[in-house]
Amino acid sequence: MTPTDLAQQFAILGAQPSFETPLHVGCPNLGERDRLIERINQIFERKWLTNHGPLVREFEGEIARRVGVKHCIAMCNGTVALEISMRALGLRGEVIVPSFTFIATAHALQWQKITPIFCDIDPQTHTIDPEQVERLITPRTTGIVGVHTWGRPCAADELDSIAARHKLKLMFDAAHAFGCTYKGRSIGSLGSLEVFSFHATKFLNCGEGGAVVTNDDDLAQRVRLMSNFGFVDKDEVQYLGTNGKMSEMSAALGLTNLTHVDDFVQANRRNYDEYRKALEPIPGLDLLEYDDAEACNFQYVVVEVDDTKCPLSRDQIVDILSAENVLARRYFWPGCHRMEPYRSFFPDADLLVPNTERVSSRVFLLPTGTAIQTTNIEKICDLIRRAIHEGSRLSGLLSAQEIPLQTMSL
Ligand code: T4K
Repeated sequence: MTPTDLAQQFAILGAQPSFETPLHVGCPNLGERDRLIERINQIFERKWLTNHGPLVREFEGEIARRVGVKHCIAMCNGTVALEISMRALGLRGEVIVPSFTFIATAHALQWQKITPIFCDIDPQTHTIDPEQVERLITPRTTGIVGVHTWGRPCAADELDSIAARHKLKLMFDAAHAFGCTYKGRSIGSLGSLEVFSFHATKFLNCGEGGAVVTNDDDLAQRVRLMSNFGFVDKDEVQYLGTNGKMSEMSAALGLTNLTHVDDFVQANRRNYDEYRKALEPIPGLDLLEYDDAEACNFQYVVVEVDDTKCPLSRDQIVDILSAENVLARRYFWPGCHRMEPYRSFFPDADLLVPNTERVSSRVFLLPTGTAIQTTNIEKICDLIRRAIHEGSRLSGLLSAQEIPLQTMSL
């Protein structure tokens, strides 16, 4: 194919984008609009907007019941839920955490002057590597925060025995993992506590929202008080606290979406299988696998590019797709250790986390969720297949910029 033929095929070289409107990673899964409006009408009639109202209480009860834990404390977002959990657990000094996570996991520690010590991941599961955790423990270590990245569970039993042996606290950032299991046990019931995010982009969303779930009565009480400024009574404050409360509007959205989680899993699973069927035969691309023995929400379609076999780099594929209005994302690149303030604290951290370096520079995520149709997936995969087929020529053109690029990135 000549450069002119290529320019007629790919938007990055000047052709019309394949999709008129952008396809996002993280387009919200939404339940029944009429049911949401009914709930909003109730809120208007009651004139009760926040402070542990009836919809928040109902939402907490539903989450606790589904996860199979004694307590759920709904929060305004996952980040504040992490911060409050870390404080309620008494974490201080150093805490071991994967670098391959959303920046909020590390920031929630640093925000409270707790030093995140970045640990590497298992390159197969993308979750924290227990062997390295043990090597990173010092006299200043007080805890471990595992992250169930993409809804794939951490090696929780191994982490649990390390924590017990070294008398450390263990908690999990389960932002991605509502509806997933570990050895058949619901995520949400592991460690001392777990934290969900119900952000708009998550499998289950409240617009903004989060929750702490635990079986520990004392811990639950502390978390609840801390999320309401530490008030135990109208005029009595027992702890240093903050405002972590979920609003009734968020709970209304959460409850409405919660009714449909089975449909959301079904759509995600269908999308995942479609992507797998179409991408598996393409050399140099690997789709992250989920364990069939576990429940999974399939909210993330994670593709790893092996640049020894693929003529295009991960970044070139992302740019080519973006120009076509397929807004693929590079989560979690470049890893927390390469972002500020951590980059300045630990200038050589990249040497300690080779798997994070490798995985974060090779993976990208594709759009999924209820908003994506099978025909969209076929078109996206066809685009990827054609781009890789013309990989060497495309790559040459992109680097040499023989043809003026219209839309290198959106
Ligand atoms: N721990 C982990 C492991 C996490 O992944 C996260 C959050 C947290 C903790 C903290 O939880 P929260 O405090 O957020 O509850 C997004 C989300 O904002 C963030 O919640 C999420 N992880 C992270 C992985 O992704 P951004 O900055 O990359 O993307 P954003 O918010 O601009 O949205 C992504 C895409 O989704 C966009 O391309 C557009 C689309 N989108 C987004 C919104 C908000 C929609 O289509 N509709 C929408 O309403 O962080």
